Amino acid sequence: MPRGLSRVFREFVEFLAYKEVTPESFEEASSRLLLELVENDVAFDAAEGVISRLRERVIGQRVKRGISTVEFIRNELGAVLLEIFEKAGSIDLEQEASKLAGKGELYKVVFLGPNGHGKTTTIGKLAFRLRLRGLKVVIGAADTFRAGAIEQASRIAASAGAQLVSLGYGADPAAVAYEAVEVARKRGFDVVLIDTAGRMHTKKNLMDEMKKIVRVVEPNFRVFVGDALTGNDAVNMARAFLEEVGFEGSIITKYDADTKGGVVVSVVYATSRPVLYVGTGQRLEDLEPFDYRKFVESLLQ
Ligand SMILES: Nc1nc2c(ncn2[C@@H]2O[C@H](COP(=O)(O)OP(=O)(O)OP(=O)(O)O)[C@@H](O)[C@H]2O)c(=O)[nH]1
Ligand SMILES: [Mg+2]
Repeated sequence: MPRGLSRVFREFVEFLAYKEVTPESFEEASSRLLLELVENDVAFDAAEGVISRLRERVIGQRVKRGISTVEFIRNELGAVLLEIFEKAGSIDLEQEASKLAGKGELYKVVFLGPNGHGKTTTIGKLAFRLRLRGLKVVIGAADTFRAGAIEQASRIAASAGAQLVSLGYGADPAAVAYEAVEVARKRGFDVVLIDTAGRMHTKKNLMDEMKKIVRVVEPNFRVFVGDALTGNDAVNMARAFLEEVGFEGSIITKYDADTKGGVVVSVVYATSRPVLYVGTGQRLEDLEPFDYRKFVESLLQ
């Protein structure tokens, strides 16, 4: 899907390429770029960061013989974007889980994020992918709060071929998480995925509950799930969850309906943590490993 961000970059590159790259022409082009990036869900600080790195790289630089100015600027822009993703590192969660399973150890993942951003659906999708690798998966229904949450988790677990562990509504979420880990250990499962109730970062007791779950589970990985369609909100939430609870990586959902593309860049920029997957629809199969090189390439085509 062509994203707004790719048009913004193309126009910037073309505009600048017509002129000699002087500090003046760069400022003219980049002030427009800043606005357009923000319009396409790139957080303000991320947009500023991209522009200032780019400024350092292009002003006063001689364009090498044999490449056009367009190519030069496009390459430099690509390098700046890649740098953001490379700084955040990368991890193959499925491979890590397989590796531990090979040693007979349990891989534990806790999901966190605001309500409605897609945690439970994403757990089903990830469970499905892990099952395809032959791993045995437990889902812990630690959202004991929202009406229908356990039924939803139960349906999702069944369709993904995972085992659900639940203690019913109103149970202490940390107790459910603990039980899920115990069941997984005792019955020789490979992976446990803990679903949690969506929460606002402003609710202190909910954040404390989240921390308690993390203390009890001692997860190998904490995943933040953020909805691309909420734009800056997802970025602010990611920042808040990182500060309050901490996490190792993100999954960005509803990428299929996102016409802009800036949220992925902003979340990575704000958290210095990789995006592992993007959600590309509502079905079990709709989870794709996120390849930042391909992403940057597609933005600069
Ligand atoms: N189009 C699309 N829809 C998605 C995607 N991921 C999740 N959804 C939809 O988003 C809605 C909310 O998803 P849930 O998984 O229930 O979200 P949640 O974070 O568990 O919500 P709470 O449990 O209330 O906190 C559902 O209707 C999902 O089908 C995605 O990648 N693409
Ligand atoms: Mg849920």
